[in-house]
Amino acid sequence: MRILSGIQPTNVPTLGNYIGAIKNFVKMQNENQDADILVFVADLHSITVPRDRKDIKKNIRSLAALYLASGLDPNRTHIFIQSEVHEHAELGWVLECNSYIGEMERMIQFKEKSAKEGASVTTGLLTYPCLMAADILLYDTNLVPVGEDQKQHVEITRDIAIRFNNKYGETFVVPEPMIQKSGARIMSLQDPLKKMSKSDPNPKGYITLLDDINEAKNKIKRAVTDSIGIVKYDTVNQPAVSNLMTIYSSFTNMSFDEIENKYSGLGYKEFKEDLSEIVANELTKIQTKYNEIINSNELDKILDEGRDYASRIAYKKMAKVYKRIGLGRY
Ligand code: AQP
Repeated sequence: MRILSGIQPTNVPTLGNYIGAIKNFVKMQNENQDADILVFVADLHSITVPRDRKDIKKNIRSLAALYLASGLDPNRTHIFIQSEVHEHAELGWVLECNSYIGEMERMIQFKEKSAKEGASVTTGLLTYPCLMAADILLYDTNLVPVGEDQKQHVEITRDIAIRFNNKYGETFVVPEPMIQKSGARIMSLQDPLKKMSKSDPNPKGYITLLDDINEAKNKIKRAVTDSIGIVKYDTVNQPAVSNLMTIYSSFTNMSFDEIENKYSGLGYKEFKEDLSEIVANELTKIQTKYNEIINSNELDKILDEGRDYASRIAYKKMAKVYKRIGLGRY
């Protein structure tokens, strides 16, 4: 079985990316000893909206180090940078020629992000699901651990794979999304109806894995809460507290019932104080490891190994794809 996923280096990952994706990668790594696991830095995806080149460079390395600091083990998981394996872009093009503009325009992320970008929406923002399909299909991936917001893109990957297989003969494995039950959609700390996003213009809405610890604690303490005043998991009437409870539960493994019992008769203040300490502990652990890794030669060795491993698989698949379609001489 092969498992693959990636994150865009658009900023430092947030608690949303960590709980919805990275923690899940680590869990799958630890629970599937026989699986072949690839996790990449999705840098080609990060340029669908204009970015500062220095920021991208910094975020690429930093994301790779955060994967390791969060528990990905380079002896078990191959970590690489997407743009260093050129077949991603090549297969992306082939898949663009085997998908339809109408299906790209229906993607929720495209609708949301293009509404924000206004007149300057890039073509890449529209066709990005084809590149994501290429990321997955290049490696005969069986399982793709993602947060809820990426489910639609894995579904379109399945449609494209089935279409291609029907048209040109069996070429791609049809993948499954792997979405955990709790934590797949962490919401903004300032607006519980909006997804926590690392490119949110309001930094109070998210906590990144590299935030200053005191600043992170303050963001939890100042997170919006509901007016009811009871710590209760109820996403309809108390979405803000329910979101904080999801973060609490994810870091402590306590169930919502256990959390409700613990804070029964107490207000939000105690709950938020405790949560801020829990988050601070988790961030401190990650940041300590991150600081050991970020400037080490070890990181480059790991990324070289990951690139070489991924390239060997991608090269073979791309040759097969070109052969199936009739491109080139062979
Ligand atoms: N709020 C979230 N809760 C749970 N999971 C989340 N993910 C993203 N936000 C949340 C999951 O994190 C992985 C990486 O996502 P990505 O960087 O490739 O793109 P994204 O989904 O667009 O994430 P962001 O943080 O919202 O990035 P920006 O702001 O740059 O667009 C995916 O598995 C995603 O589901």
